[in-house]
Amino acid sequence: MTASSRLSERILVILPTYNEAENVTGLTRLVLQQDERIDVLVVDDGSPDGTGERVEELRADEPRVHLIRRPGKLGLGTAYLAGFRFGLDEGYSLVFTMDCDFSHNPRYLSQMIEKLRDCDLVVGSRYVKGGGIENWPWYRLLLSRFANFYARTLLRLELRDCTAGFRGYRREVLEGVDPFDVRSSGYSFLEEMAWKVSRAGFSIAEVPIVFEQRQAGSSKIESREIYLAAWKVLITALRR
Ligand SMILES: Nc1nc2c(ncn2[C@@H]2O[C@H](COP(=O)(O)OP(=O)(O)OP(=O)(O)O)[C@@H](O)[C@H]2O)c(=O)[nH]1
Ligand SMILES: [Mg+2]
Repeated sequence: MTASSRLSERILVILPTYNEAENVTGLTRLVLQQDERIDVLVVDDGSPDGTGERVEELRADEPRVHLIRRPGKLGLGTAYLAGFRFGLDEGYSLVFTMDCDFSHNPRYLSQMIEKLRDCDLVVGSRYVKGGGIENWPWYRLLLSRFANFYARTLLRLELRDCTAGFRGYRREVLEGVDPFDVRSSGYSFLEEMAWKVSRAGFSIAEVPIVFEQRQAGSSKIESREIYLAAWKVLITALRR
């Protein structure tokens, strides 16, 4: 790839939000600072805390920020899909997803963008050498470890961190695997998507990241979601 084609490459970072008013402005600005080719798309699900309004304010003087407002909390999986649709329609070559709570530090973006030179999907991974998690209680660590072991085994994935939401996709992957028929939401969306990508023969690489505690606001993932994810992974494995 030539230096000029590299420069013309457009990168989309999707931030799904539900009640992230305290995080969205700061995080969006920080993401944009990482690389001038980056645009941010916030997919907000009618957050009652005014997240959407914060993004509208940002948009007034920042043309690199885009916003999709959905009427209610429709789930993380379909928020990613709305973002992928936008990314494909608007001609971005690389599409990233990140949590909007500072758990995924934007400083890893440049390394992940670089990594996409020689792979199709890059995952910001907690479970490879150099990666980790800050300040999680033991039961959450155990649950996450178990969820990964379960998904890796059932879906026969090489990927160490199957539930990581910090990812970058080459547009060819999104065109090639038809993510739009992934029906699961939340964690199982991520596991099913990793499975589809690897089954389609695309290459996956991991970049170590340290997952940090969210800066403000509260967690939106319900425990129901975890059981649902376990079930969906089993169904996916049986479809194989
Ligand atoms: N658009 C949209 N975003 C969502 C939805 N549920 C969660 N999110 C966002 O998805 C990202 C991840 O959700 P979190 O609540 O941080 O989940 P988590 O990282 O497992 O939990 P914590 O570690 O406690 O933060 C955040 O940016 C949320 O605002 C949803 O239904 N719709
Ligand atoms: Mg989080």
